[in-house]
Amino acid sequence: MKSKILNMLKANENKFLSSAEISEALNISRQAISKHMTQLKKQGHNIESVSRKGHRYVSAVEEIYNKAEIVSELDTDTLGKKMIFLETVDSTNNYAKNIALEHDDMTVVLADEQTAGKGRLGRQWASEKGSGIWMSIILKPDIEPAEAPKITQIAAAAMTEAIESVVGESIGIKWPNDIIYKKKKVCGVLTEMSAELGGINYVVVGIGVNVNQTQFPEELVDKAISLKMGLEREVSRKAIVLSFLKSFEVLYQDFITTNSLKRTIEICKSRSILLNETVRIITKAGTRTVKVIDINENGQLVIVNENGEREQVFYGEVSVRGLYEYID
Ligand code: BT5
Repeated sequence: MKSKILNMLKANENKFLSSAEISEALNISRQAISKHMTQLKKQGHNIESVSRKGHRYVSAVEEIYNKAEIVSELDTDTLGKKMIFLETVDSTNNYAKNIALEHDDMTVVLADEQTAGKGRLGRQWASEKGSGIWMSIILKPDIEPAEAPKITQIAAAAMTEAIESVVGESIGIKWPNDIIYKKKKVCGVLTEMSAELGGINYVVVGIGVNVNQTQFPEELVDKAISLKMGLEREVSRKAIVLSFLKSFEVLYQDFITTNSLKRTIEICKSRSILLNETVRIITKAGTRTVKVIDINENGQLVIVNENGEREQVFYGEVSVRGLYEYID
């Protein structure tokens, strides 16, 4: 029913439809309409409700994206309650690392623009102003440093859930840190850590999501996509951030309290675009072509190698590039 209401509103874009009109056309009570409207708005649809006029689907509204807007709708226990929102910054990961020691666990750093956003291995991350989610989370988990890369998978799983719930389409995960939409990269995760022999000082998990860009620099045109480019409509960054923070907190707390990645792996496996695929694994030692058969409970990729033997591939050791459209 929710999608029927949405379709009706979209078909009358920018025009008010009264509850009576919707109720009659779809044979649904006014109470139910109001419930569905609330849910649709939560999902990020730009619906405006005005008493005595009704509801309308508003196209391409300039959304307000700032700390007050986000914090006022936050639905988490701790994550994001401490939030730093920057108009512009070199990189939210660098910023978060610089302040991590003096700031609390679960502090979130968000920026409207990054001038030197970064990916893994010193790569650049295009972070245009006003159009994406450029976010880092400071975490201080009491876990072994070797476990920290699992947080990359938690972030990828949580962002996948968030994007899916807001845009209503399914999204793919390319192990370990890419989220793929329409065969192109829509989101990447970069986890950095400071640790000593005694344990972790802090982890900074950085997430970049292309939301409303309408174009990319020449070198990214074949591999990057924004949600807007795929959906042909503006998407609410705020709705995605809110939904992500909620999902991340649940999955992260689950990991910290049970020391198991079970829920995260379920999400990563069911969305994996590598499972059962033949992929190239590229390491300093060279390139190998192998078959991916599983993602195990530790978040490692399980492959069958050139000699038909099972192997586990660890985080950070390799990059995995599928033999399909997305090749870095
Ligand atoms: C990543 O690296 O995918 C991690 C990206 C993490 C970005 C976030 S934004 C907030 C936080 N602060 C930061 O400074 N970083 C994090 P990697 O797997 O190495 O992919 C990098 C490659 O993706 C580049 O070499 C390009 O080919 C491509 N790329 C660059 N910008 C992109 C974009 N906006 N969308 C899609 N692909 C992009």
